[in-house]
Amino acid sequence: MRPLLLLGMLVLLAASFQGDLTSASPVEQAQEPQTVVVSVDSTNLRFSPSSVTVMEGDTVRFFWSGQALPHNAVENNGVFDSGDPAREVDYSFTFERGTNGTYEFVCEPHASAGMVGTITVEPAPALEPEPETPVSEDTPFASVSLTAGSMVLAYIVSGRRHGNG
Ligand SMILES: [Cu+2]
Repeated sequence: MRPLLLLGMLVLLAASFQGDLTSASPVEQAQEPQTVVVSVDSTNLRFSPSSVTVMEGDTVRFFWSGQALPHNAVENNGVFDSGDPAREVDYSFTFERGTNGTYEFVCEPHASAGMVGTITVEPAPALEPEPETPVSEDTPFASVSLTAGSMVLAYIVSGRRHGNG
């Protein structure tokens, strides 16, 4: 009688592990990191767009080619720097977690002509902690099998205690 009962409980226990795996699937993830491209507009003296808003984790890519004038993008506090002004630039900078804020940058040769820009980095949403007990109303079976699982554990533990004592 007892071995059969134990076997039944072990089956339920296995089922509960499966339930755990299912409910541990990714909850709501923050949106995928984005890349925003900043180029140079047709006046040759303006960034396009000159003002962008991104989220922590996103990348700003300064990208232009075949320009009439050489340009670069240098953050006022040296946070990023695409290097020497060039007609071909492909420079990416990623704003990691904790870098939220406002960043002003210029094209060095054309800053006085107004070739400046602003990047606003918004804080990423806080990471959601894993729920302690992933049991909800729509998984009643998981709840039942979890209970059965703890019963089996109690059975095993008490069995061991008797055996040792
Ligand atoms: Cu420029």
